[in-house]
Amino acid sequence: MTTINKKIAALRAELEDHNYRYYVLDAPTIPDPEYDRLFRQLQELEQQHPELVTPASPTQRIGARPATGFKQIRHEVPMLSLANAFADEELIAFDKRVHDRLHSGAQVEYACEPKLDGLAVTLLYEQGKFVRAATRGDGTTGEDISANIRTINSVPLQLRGKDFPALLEVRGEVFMPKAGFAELNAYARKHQEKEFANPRNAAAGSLRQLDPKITASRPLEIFFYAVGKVADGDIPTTHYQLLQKFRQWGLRTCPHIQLAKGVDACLQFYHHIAEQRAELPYEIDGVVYKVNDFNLQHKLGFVSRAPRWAIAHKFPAQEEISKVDAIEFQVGRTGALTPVARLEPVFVGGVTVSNATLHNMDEIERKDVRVGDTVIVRRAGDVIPEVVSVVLAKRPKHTRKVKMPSKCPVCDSDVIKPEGEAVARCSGGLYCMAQRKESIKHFAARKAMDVDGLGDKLVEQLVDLELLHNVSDIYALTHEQIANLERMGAKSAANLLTAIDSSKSTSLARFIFALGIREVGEATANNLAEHYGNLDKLMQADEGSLQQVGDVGPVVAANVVAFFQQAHNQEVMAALIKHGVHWPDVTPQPKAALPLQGQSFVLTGTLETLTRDQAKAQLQALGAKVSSSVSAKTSYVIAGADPGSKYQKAEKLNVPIKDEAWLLALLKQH
Ligand code: 5U1
Repeated sequence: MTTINKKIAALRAELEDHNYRYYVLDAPTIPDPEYDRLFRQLQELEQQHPELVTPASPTQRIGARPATGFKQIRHEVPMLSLANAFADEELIAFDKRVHDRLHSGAQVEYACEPKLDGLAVTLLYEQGKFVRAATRGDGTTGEDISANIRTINSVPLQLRGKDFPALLEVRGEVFMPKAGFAELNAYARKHQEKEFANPRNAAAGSLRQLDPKITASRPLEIFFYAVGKVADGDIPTTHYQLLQKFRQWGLRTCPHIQLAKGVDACLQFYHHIAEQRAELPYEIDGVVYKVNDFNLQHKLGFVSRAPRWAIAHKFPAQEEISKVDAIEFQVGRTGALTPVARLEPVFVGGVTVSNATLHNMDEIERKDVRVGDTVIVRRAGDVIPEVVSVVLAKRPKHTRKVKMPSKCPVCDSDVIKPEGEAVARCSGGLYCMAQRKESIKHFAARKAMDVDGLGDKLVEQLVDLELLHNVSDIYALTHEQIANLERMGAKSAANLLTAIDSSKSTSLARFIFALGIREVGEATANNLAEHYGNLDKLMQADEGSLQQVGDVGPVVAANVVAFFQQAHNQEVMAALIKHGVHWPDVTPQPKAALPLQGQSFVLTGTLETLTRDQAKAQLQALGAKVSSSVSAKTSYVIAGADPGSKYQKAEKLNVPIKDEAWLLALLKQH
């Protein structure tokens, strides 16, 4: 065989293997962009050597072979895929092609919709009755998943109204909302079962269960976005109107669909949805634009795998492949050791990533990440990049499991991991340079003592030069010491000294927060300040008294007592006060009772007018507690569209269930 022949054969075998893992096992071992790259490589080679193209090549079919175990169904109208655009220019070129083909100068109207990361399905209705459902499969033949689709509560078994065609095939995407996916994986982790890599695989895996009872237990949802075969009846003349009809017939559609005139409006939609992406209750991987007018769609037609009237505009990939160069342990403010993977730099989620968190040892063990491994790295939104999983097939020989160091990598103190806790800690306390640096950074931070200009780099220099041993040393710094530091001079030294001086005047709540007591965040610090009014009372409080304070449970109470008992901490606080750090005592205010004080709410399902965060914030502002799980103590459950298991739990516990309109009226009333 020639080298080219061999290369093509190897790529085909590799792609087939990935197809099998993705479509049949629902357990891909590489992220989509890596698959796309391999696919494009093969396409390019085949374009250069058309004589080597065979019908069995992965480039010659729309999707993968259907899995066995289900009856096969042939799609009378093929289920096609969409062409992709990754850059704005590609969308502009698509719009130009549409104009050219239509011989039209006028702006084209597009329907813009989020592109759900789920599984495409087709459902057949006869006389409005659900008859059967199938997966897309290879686009021509799919699998009969009727029994499983029936278990999705939002799929109507009978269409509403009367004006639907006697034969109507509707197409859409089955997906698993992010919250349901997280719950499913948490359950799997707890029961030591295999977790799903992402909501898409979870949806696919759930739908392709031979036992529909399993599917029924999974939180699946569906949005419809197209028709297949239609007979004996009419549908509207535009895509947007069709979707409105779908809603009238009881078929769910995505609530974020908009019309856009011209390509600029499409791009605006794209950027708007990209901003909302993290808040959306389901995963999307881009947006889809479709020429709105069916007549124009018809004129444009199709090319091989995809329609000419639609395109998917993808977001930058959130998962990519990289290699682990090293695994190091970072020491945090409380001594917690966090393993971090040092990676070969990779562009993912819109930025170049070279470090990814591995969270803790339990996580390393579960994922079995080793130096030299090829790994899937994920960066979604502003979240810290993380290693999702290892591509075991690419593991080199002679790798070793990672061990937690027995000594702190910074100060060589013993590392302690209490039984049953996931986190291991350095026992060096403020002797450890890393803990010292982090505790001083925390003390100086904006939400704590707010020492303007005392940033991370400066703190690191000052600790390294042994000018700061603890937080009270900040107030003993001299002009000369600061002015001699790297990138500092007389002027910036004077500014910093002024900022240090003005930070002395603070509030009790800030001071408590700045101390960095384990698990005492801003809100708890506020509660403690309000409850005790002054530092002496807080220092003398015992665990029983502390637990009377809002937010404070046994763990936080024990942390507070332990902190104030330590002689070292008492000395530092005394030194701070001696340097002139001061605050007014807080007179505990009898709080004006808020209207929803004492009531607790649980939100479930998708709200239409408010996001969940907005609803939560507004309820909390009125004094209500918003909790994530239903108990007999819950005052009300607010249920939006497609509520989750919380709905059933509320019914079981006889907790009143209210809708969004009720919530809006309640909020308006106050
Ligand atoms: N939102 C949306 N996703 N999606 C996927 N619309 C849409 N349309 C598709 C596909 C495959 O195909 C059309 C060509 C019907």
